Amino acid sequence: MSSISNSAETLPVIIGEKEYFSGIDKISYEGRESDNPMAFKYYDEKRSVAGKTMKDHFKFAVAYWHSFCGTGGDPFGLPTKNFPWLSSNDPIQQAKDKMDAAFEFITKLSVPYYCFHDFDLIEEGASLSESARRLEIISDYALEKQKMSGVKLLWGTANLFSNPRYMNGAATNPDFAVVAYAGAQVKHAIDITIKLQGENYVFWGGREGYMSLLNTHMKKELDHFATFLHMVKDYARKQGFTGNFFIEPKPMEPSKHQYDFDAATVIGFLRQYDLMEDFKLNLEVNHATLAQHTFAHELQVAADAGLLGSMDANRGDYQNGWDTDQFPNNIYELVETLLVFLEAGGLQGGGVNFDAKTRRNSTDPDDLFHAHIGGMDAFARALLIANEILENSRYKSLRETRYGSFADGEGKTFEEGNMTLETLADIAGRNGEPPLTSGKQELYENLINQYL
Ligand code: XUL
Ligand code: CO
Repeated sequence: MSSISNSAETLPVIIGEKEYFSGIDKISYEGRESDNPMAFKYYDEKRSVAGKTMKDHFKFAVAYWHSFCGTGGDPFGLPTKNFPWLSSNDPIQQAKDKMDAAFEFITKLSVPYYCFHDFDLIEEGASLSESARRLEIISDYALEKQKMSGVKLLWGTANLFSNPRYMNGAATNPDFAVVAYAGAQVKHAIDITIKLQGENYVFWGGREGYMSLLNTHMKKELDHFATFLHMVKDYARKQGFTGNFFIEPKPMEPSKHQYDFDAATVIGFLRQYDLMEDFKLNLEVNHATLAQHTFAHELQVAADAGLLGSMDANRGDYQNGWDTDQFPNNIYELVETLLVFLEAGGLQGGGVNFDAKTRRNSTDPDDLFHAHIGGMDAFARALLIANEILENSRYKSLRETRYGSFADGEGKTFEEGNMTLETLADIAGRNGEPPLTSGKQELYENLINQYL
């Protein structure tokens, strides 16, 4: 473990033909007394917490789509961010410029991983074969950059939601021709993920859902979806891919009703269609809140099923109801999240990917640094606090005591499934009305504040 973080110390900053973030050096850890906005106050990649370095706990990743492609357009206005790496009209040159900017940013920030959709890397071509040719060129370029920098690919995925052909779904499209097209696209995305030694592969089903049940054969679509996932998994395994597949639940947007609604729904689907062996979950904060859950709830559901794979870090907005994808900064909520994370023993194969974007009016190149530094520091600080709570407070023993009546005797016999309903009824008859026992919620809530 320490050898990994030691090698990180020497990871070079990779600058292409042009320096896009000039005036910004490698970001380093300066500690909480520092008031340098371009330094980490809490994220010290080499610091060990609960037996692991911060770097290994989180495996932070930068999301290609938000940070290097998202130019701030919204339904009411034009793009606001004039990213210089997007200025070329030649798609191949543009993709290379964008990758130069990406690796300069990632290595200056010392983030060990990145994530992409196929057509974040390079603009989709006019045909499948032209797209494949472009992906070949840019993945060669990425491989070189990865080798030079030591930066790794946390996961790859295919964009099966932006192109109009997917307006009725990709793998769940009612037209087989579209399903086949999606298959070809995923095959290429898997190929480049393997080529770049991607550690995982993600499915977020943006258009896998429906707008109206009146024109939708739900059972057929879900059967097709499962058949498609089996095919992809079989292909990838045949090509030697040993990583995880992750499904990323989201309840709505862009479809009114998405099939991968939340963690519990996805787990039921994986179990029903015999996909539990190869698939785990990639959970996203703002998707959890759209499903009316806390993020901690979603993590716990996945952890309890042994499927806590990866995380898309961001936050929503309490005053509006959509996927705002803001950078995380709420320490109290992150502590709740990291309590579950630490008790689950961390993530299975995945990492913490910043699926988050700077605001439309954050238009300076350094805003991208402030956003990521803030998110990484918030996670690091919350990790330290969550670990303190687990190691030094009454948190665990309080909760254990709450369930103490199952620790031995008749409660234990019940828990082990060795009791009949008749016996249960006899016990109640013998005991009479049970006393009221306080849940002490406020006491637990105060514990977090006490350790902040
Ligand atoms: C959309 C979303 C995606 C996935 C990858 O809300 O989260 O960016 O993470 O397709
Ligand atoms: Co996401």
